[in-house]
Amino acid sequence: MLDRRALLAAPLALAACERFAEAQTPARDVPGLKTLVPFPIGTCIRSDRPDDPQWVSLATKHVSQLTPEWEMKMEYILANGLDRPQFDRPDAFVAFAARHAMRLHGHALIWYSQGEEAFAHLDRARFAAAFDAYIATVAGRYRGKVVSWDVVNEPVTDAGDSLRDCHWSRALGQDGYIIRAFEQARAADPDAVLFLNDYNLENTPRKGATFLKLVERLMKAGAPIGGIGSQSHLDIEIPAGQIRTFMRDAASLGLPIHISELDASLRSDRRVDLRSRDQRLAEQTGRVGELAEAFMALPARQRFAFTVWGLRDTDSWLRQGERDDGQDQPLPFDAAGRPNPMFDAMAGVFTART
Ligand code: 9MR
Repeated sequence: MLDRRALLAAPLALAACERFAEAQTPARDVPGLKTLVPFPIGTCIRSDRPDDPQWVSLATKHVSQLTPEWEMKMEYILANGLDRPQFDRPDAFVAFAARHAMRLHGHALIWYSQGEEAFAHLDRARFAAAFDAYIATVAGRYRGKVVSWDVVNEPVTDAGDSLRDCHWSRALGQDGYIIRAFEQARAADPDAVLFLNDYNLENTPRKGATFLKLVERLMKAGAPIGGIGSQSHLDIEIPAGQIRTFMRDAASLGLPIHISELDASLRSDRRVDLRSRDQRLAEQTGRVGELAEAFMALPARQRFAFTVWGLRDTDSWLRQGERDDGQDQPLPFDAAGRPNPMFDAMAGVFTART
């Protein structure tokens, strides 16, 4: 007679064997992404990554630009308050980037989701002065060390029809805080390329249009905006062609474009979704391929950099804490550092179009 417990244990044992076999599969030999294209390939860095030899070997092989994932934001710099800014970790990124001949992209000076507490006690005049001083101090400290900054991050609402209401806009005006941030950043670092950065610009056409209208307004107002940052947190529901359309509209403004935080989740919020993992992977690689094609089709002077928001799936913000389903594969490499289908989608386009 079949032992019920053994029967129940069999699939688990099989899954464990598969995982073991997977862990034994050697990495395919692939070219470094950065060797395939004439523009920088980027990824994000955290202060613990340089101690991870696998991350260092992937990063030095594939990327030529770094963006601090969170330790160059107010949440780190102002963790001890406005009067005691801390710069040890951002300084270490500067040193790591220099040691490996990589560019460093600053992220992010002004973000609706940060700084509220540190600025809360200030009246209007002191608020404005502290806003200016923060940008002057941070962008000034990294002058000549970063090539670029996300000056304002995520100014447009999720619905996409307006700008966010936040502590910055309430004190300094809707367009006012954005223009002011760009002017301050320009004064502090005349050579850095200054970006306006946001997400879902391809996923939600209304948001993409509102964002591009804002860019146009800033240009007309004489704000020193130097580039468009499109985060590109893609999903597998974006209709075919929509990514290309956004990129074409963005390109028409003539500014350099940074694909600044690419990842592509396999998850969907459809209530019933019968697609197999392979079908999801095909949807994912189709969209990543469309984005890479659209980027390659830009005039060379508009291709600022192409950045993935992490190298290995398990590094992704989508695989942390409650968000982690243990299965998502949003990045070019798996947990063991082997190339995913997403890697092949990028490398395939980069090779064919160069
Ligand atoms: O990936 C980042 C995560 O580690 C941080 O905890 C979080 C808050 O600082 O920010 C994440 O990165 C975000 C980026 O800075 C802006 N666009 C959305 C990214 C994912 O949430």
